[in-house]
Amino acid sequence: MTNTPKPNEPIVKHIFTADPSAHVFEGKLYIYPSHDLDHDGPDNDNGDQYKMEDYHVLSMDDFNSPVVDHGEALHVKDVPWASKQMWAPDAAFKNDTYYLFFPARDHDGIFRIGVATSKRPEGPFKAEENYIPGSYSIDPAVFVDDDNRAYCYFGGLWGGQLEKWQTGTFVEDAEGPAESEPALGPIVAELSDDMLTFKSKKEISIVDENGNPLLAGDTERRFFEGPWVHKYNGYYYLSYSTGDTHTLVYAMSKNPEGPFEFKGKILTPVIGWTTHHSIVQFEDKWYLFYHDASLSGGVNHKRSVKFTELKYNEDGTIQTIEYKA
Ligand code: FUB
Repeated sequence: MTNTPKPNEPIVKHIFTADPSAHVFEGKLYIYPSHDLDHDGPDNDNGDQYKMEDYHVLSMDDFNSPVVDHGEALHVKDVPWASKQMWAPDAAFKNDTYYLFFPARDHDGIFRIGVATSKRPEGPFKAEENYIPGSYSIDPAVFVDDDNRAYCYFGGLWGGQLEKWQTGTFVEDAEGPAESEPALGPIVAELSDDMLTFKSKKEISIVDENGNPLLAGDTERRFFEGPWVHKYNGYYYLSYSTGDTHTLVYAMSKNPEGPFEFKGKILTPVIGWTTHHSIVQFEDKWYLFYHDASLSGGVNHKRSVKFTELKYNEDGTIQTIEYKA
């Protein structure tokens, strides 16, 4: 157990954590982060520096309570189909069961998305034998709508391999679209009632204010990785990282499968290459959970989860948060 967390400070310091997916379960805040590991290996565009092996679930009763680290919830050695790199996870509750969704490389080095289940939000989680059939790439985020339909959003460029799947099969040396072509969007898959398979799958279109798709060369706005979907006042908000321009941005839609219209920035660049977040309502306020590499002095793969309040304007747009280390 650690001290009461303060806004814009690491919520835990005894381990490095990243990619926080925050949810309110059983009236408490649960955070499902990646668990960053220290090492001296290479740091490259393939993401080899992110060598994570397990997940720890964190929780707090509220923002005035200490953060509890519930210990190891799932380890790669207990996932039959996975070989390495347990990247950004998410969790969902349905059917009286907690589902942990997570990406990892399979035994051929291809990123896939798996599911593990538990009767408790903090786990431990038991992994399914195989990854979700038809899944690929990284950064699953699961949104359960008011009508109980559940959607898994996923995808990430470069190390996340999304551009290698443009033909529907894995093409090792495939590159992304040319700068003047529409950018690749994240994938949305509606989940089956048991949450273990995909019912359908489609690429999301993100358009500008004139309805034109964002282009691959529009690196300040196009999707890179880390999709997250939340609902506010009847609108679906798709937020994500722009990757090599290091910004958290968002787009809005009346439909959970889009198209989404680009709206603006949520968080300006943090210390460290990656930026990754979630948005959650707790009691009557909204919060942004995010990470940076300030605690490690800027080491890209040694990150810390932080939070801050997120505010909306009257028209439903989100007020940009200026990052301060
Ligand atoms: O943590 C590993 C990867 O870094 C995540 O999957 C990406 O979103 C980025 O944060």
